[in-house]
Amino acid sequence: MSYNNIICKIDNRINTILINRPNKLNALNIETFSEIDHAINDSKNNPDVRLIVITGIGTKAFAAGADIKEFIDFSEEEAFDLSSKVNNILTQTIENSPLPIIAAINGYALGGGLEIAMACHLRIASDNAKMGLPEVSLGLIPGYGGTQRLPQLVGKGKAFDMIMTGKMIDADEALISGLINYKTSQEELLTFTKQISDKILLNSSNSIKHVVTCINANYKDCLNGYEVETNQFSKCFQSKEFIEGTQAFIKKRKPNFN
Ligand code: CO8
Repeated sequence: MSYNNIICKIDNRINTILINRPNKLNALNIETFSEIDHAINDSKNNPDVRLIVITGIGTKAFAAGADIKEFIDFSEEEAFDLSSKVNNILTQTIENSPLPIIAAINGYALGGGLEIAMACHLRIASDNAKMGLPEVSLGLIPGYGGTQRLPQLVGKGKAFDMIMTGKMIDADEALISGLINYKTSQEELLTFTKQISDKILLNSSNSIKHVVTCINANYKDCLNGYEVETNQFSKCFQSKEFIEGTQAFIKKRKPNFN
């Protein structure tokens, strides 16, 4: 499938989704949101893909937010509809994806852009990245899960500070506060992201799928995460990958999960 706002490059089991609206600092219009959602769902059904990286084209922006010009005339109903669609479809698709998803933040990640990055399992930022939720400066609040995921990552106090001031933080501050997992240079961002991806890809994709379910269960009020973990843990015992991993250990060789 060809897309208007993203480019997908599949190489070595990794689908890199590049947000491709450089003239708009990769601002996320509705079509872009649905294209990212489509590309992720497509990857889940593609046996050649085991991991997804989301990044922005160029060196200036991951995504400078939702496309302000697109929602400027929205009614309350339209705003409700869009926020619930993105919250219930795209960010859930990312967060619950059985394939690991890494955000490679190559510049501005603001508003909806940071909200997409926060739904990913890992975040790696380049040293020129600037991250923030500036919605209150527009008379809005974060509408794509930012009020929920930011405190999960950085704690309630820091989330209040970032959202109420609307300030941008740099990669050093994001690293110290837990918003990102790693910081690297702009030049090495994708190479470093590949190194982390390759480490993940050495492990059992079946186990990783269960890990996603278990860690996310901790943030769902209706679920008992310990019960979910016990269920997912026991399911591993039926898998070929459990046999391969344990046999490799016994035979003192590296496991091959491909
Ligand atoms: N939306 C639309 N266009 C944008 C956006 C955006 N979020 N960000 C940048 N652009 C466009 C600019 O309008 C400009 O286009 P043009 O050349 O046609 O005027 C182009 O990108 C380049 O931008 P600048 O000239 O502004 O570049 P600078 O380097 O001077 O500034 C900034 C970079 C600081 C990142 C600046 O562009 C900026 O402040 N952007 C807006 C950041 C922002 O407020 N983001 C949050 C958006 S709101 C949001 O994400 C809410 C999510 C929930 C929505 C729920 C809806 C129902």
